[in-house]
Amino acid sequence: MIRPGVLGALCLCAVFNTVDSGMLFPQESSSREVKELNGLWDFRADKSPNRNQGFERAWYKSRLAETGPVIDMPVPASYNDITQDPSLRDFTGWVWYEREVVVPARWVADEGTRVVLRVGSAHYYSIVWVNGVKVTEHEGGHLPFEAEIGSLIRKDPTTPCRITIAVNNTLTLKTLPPGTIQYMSDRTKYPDGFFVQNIYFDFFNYAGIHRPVLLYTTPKAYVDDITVVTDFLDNTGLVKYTVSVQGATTATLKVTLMDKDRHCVASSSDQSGVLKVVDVKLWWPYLMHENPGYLYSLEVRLMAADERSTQDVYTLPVGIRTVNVTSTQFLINNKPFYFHGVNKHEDSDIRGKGLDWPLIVKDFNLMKWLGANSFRTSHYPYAEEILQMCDRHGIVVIDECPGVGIKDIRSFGNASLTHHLAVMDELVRRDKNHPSVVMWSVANEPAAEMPPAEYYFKTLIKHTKGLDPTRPVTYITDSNYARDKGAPYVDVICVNSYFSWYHDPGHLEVIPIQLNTQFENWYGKYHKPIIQSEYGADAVPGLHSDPPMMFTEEYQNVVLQKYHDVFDQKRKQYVIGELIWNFADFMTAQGITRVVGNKKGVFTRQRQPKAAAFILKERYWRLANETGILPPWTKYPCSL
Ligand code: BDP
Repeated sequence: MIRPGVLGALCLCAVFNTVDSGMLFPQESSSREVKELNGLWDFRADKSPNRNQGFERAWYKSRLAETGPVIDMPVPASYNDITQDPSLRDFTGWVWYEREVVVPARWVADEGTRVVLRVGSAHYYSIVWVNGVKVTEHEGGHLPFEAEIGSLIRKDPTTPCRITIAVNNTLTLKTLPPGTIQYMSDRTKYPDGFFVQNIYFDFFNYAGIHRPVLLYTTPKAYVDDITVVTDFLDNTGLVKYTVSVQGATTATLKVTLMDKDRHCVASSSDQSGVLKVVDVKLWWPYLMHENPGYLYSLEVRLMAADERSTQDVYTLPVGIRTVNVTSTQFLINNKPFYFHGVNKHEDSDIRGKGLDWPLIVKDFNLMKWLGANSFRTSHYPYAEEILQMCDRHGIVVIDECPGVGIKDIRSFGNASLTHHLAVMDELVRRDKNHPSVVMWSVANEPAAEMPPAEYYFKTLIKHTKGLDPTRPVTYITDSNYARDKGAPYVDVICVNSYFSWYHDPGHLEVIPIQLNTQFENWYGKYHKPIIQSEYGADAVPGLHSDPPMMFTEEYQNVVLQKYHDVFDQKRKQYVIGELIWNFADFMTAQGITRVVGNKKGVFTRQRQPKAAAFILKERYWRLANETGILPPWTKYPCSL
């Protein structure tokens, strides 16, 4: 039985996210200001038995500190590892955040200024109030949401603006990822009210406000969205664009495409059109070209009706590149691209899934050191700030939605599918303009052999292609090639396998034959290119044995090497990539197969290399030398 308390409020506010406006990344410009609200917020977990006291007593109506004891909580961060309180680490239900903000007087005075409150992401369900008035709610833990709050803060300009955000991390059969709440009613075994959150995925269900919260302004008439699709013909780049404007009946625009030196290379005054770039500099992946990640800037100016002054200006980075898939290749700018990369998690000590710039930059430095040219956002969309880094550094991304752990047949129903489609709408809306994103992944290891999977994935993949016809779509499979119902609909087959680990543990000698069979079966049936989207083995850093035994660094090394031998045969045919599981060790739920988290990282959670990192580095630089065009300073063996 599910008690209404924990989930009741979730169901009450089960409004689907609507994608009727743009979600441009907030930026400062001559017409826009940004005020970050990161730092310490007041925080209170609702530990009442039904988790509903906050709503019953309307905690949003007054200062949170007046409702009961509050603690300091950093934003952005997961709340789980911040305190010494075990009941907060494993908390399920509503937590409340609050912060008072002084809004610049000119924002309040100028009725012509839109003031928007934006949350980069909060896990999982959020409700937001400003000065006690509800302004928005949002389902989904990994994508941004926002609300215009200008009229509210103008009501009483003398009081500070009080922002209250309630966040609930409960996962149900209809959420993404799914989960279940299980109450234990045997009073000889469990205390009154005891329940657990069951999940079907292998990472800790960190919760809280994970990405920056900010206020930003735009004028009343503003650039609401921009969509670009790029192509090229010989030396001429083509940037097909559409601008959507809100708050103006007619829009007079100046659209200018500038190169890195801010020289105008093409311009237009149309709301949509195609800009031609002579002697185009294409966007290339890292290690595939001597000048990777080349970005133009598309400046969109919304002019006042008399065309003499600018109302709004927004500048979008644009990388000009194409993506195509054949039956044996993945082509970027018509050249074969081989993914030699990693799977990641947003995960680190103390912060959990909170965005952290030192960690982000360190991870990019490690990926480049490793010679990785790509990663998959396993198993949910990462912060847009990370995709911006990928655009600039030329790191190729497979962008995955939070469709992980879809194992229960009830999660294939209509309500789940409708929500999954809505999440794809939001994901594509946010990430469509990033040149680094080359493929959408709609799920990880769903129970794709179940009968409803065929309709589910056919619909989901068709919908995603409708949203974005320019990128291939996949999901990550671990099911049997003969029984996988969704595989006919994907563009690229992405397969996870753990031979000599979950199957035939300890038997390294089975890897060559089993991996070969895996590839031949999938290719034989579908004739589509294949990425080994996960493979690996746990290694506790510092644990050694020879001959290699499971959980030692030596065993992890040999697993990698044996997989690599087969990749080297098959990449000459139809295997188009290999992504190690995982870049770094990461936290999971507690269980008998996990020793304080998953240890399949080639780096530790603190980002120090295990022996496997050096094996991978050696390989990735060698692959880059074979497949890419490297500048002299990166020639293998490199000195990075
Ligand atoms: C794969 C999952 C991944 C797990 C990994 C593992 O996709 O999330 O962490 O197995 O068990 O099946 O290490």
